[in-house]
Amino acid sequence: MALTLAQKIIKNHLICGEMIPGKEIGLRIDQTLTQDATGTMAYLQFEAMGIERVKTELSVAYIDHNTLQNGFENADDHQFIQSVAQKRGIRFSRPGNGICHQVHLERFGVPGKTLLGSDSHTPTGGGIGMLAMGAGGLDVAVAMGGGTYYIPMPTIVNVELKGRLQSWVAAKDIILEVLRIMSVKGGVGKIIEYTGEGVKTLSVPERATITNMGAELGATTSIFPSDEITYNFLKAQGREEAYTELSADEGAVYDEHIVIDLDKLVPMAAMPHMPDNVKTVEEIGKITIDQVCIGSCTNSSLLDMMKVAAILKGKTVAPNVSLSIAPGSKQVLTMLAENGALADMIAAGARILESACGPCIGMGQSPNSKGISLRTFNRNFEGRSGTADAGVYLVSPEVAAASAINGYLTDPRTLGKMPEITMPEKFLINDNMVLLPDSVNEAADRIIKYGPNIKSVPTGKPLENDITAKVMLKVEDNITTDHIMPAGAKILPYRSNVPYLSKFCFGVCDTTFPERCLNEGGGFIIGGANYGQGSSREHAALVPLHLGIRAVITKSFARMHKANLINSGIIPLTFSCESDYDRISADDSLTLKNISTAVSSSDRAVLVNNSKNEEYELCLDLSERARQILLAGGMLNYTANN
Ligand code: MIC
Ligand code: SF4
Repeated sequence: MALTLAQKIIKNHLICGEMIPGKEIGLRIDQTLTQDATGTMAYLQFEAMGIERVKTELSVAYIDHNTLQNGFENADDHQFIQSVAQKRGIRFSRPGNGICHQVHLERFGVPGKTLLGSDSHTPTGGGIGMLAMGAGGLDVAVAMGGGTYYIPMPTIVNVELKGRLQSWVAAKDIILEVLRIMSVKGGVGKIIEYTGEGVKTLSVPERATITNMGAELGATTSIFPSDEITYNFLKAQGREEAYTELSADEGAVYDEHIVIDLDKLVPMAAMPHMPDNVKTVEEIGKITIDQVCIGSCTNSSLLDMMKVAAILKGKTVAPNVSLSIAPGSKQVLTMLAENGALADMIAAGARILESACGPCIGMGQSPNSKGISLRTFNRNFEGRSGTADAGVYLVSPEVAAASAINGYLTDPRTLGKMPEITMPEKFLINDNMVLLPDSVNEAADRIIKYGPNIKSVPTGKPLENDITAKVMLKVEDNITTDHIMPAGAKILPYRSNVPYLSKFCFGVCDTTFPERCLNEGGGFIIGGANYGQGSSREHAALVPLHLGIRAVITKSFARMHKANLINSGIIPLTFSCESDYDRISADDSLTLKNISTAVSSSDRAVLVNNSKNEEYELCLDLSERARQILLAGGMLNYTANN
């Protein structure tokens, strides 16, 4: 049977299950990556498993998120991760070396391999034909130990690209168009596979921008074929031996088909506060802006930076605008320094930041009150920038740079001729900021360094038969993990201290939530559709677990968050009849009747609303393995029992 590219890679890595959409499959993972904000927890869990050395082909630990060292906490986490990495056979990408996804694409990604990362933008690797997926830290820890990674077999969406982009229209505009068409929940349970003659017109960094931001569709991953453009990129990185040609079989059948005519696209922006709230720059008009931030794992490649430098050259940033630029990796930053483009950026008034996530995760550069910020990033969720009432617009580097000069949202097509930027034939290669692990002999003496802010991982308890508790919070559709467990400079340093972190849980929606949970001993959360979209952070499950949340009942879940809830021992349930959502109020007393029996063997459960004298039917969409994990009270208990 003719297979799509994603299906071929899945077939090559299938350990168990059948490739039937929706059914659970188990995959062998070749490579893993972690970043520091999720990594500390992932390595604590890895250590709890008692495995001496990682069993993957390659595992890399990156430090890129918590690089503001406003206190000892982040630096302690870096040392902890470094000591585990060196002892356990993991490469360690030191702070300053760059954003995990950018560096991994440049230096480590291999077409046709599977990559599991404790970060939702791991699909960036799909830009060179990897099957690259984001997951919670615990799933990545299991994969590092050689364990299988389980997902529901996705359906495959074909996005066929026709024609070629016009001047000043960018890869960012392609993914914004896909988001406009499919929405932030349109990709759940799906892999997006790009084909068509337009693919040949896109460089690897452009493809990676598209697969990166496929995370915002809720998709399992996105993937491009591996072709001569991939070969040239790998060769320029001195890694041509990693190349294999890969594409879908002739006659492969897709579950959905979307055609995008690249010739017809124009510069676009995602307006506050969702990545799918997309309009053309022309439609939005010349709004005055306060800030422009260029960088993040979506748009920080050398190609992007060179375009920005060319637009800024000889100009000055408008007086009303603060412009910050964070090149994605040490390779990018060094090349910009050597070819003079960095000097053009500095001369124009750009504030150069280190090669890290920075403002994208609220690590500094929060906008002014009610500020309008244009960002080349992938997420503009409410409050994520660190300023609750700021309005963040997601745009291409071209729109960002042009607007920084003019002081208002600018369609770059008004700038005249577009500068010609080509990919270099050779990138500057210097991996001196990636530490190799200890040899097995050296590792024996290496001591793992635990800072005082590193607290133990919370664990669940085996499931009882009836759970009676109150609704602690009722929220609407599209609640993100940034609502559940916000990040930013004030909170991120506590990612390895769940009790402290819990004070900020759901702070964007209701600041009284943590205290009420502690007073009541926890309870239930009621959510709308696509609950838990966004990041892979398992803290959005571990913290509610610490606060006593037993079950989350919604209209539907995002994939990674549902897996993280199960791993934490919190039951994810959905309404059989969506309108029952409206019948439940915050504070109602609910009972999940015979829930352990239901979890062990049924796809339905009964919810009694004691306050309203009503009963609702709920769905339990769980694999056999997920059922056992929930009965045991989470993955750590389950692994210990087995
Ligand atoms: C994000 O973009 O939200 C993050 C920070 O990279 C997260 C991971 C995290 O919360 O640490 C992600 O996307 O998974
Ligand atoms: Fe870092 Fe932002 Fe990319 Fe997340 S989305 S990995 S915070 S740059």
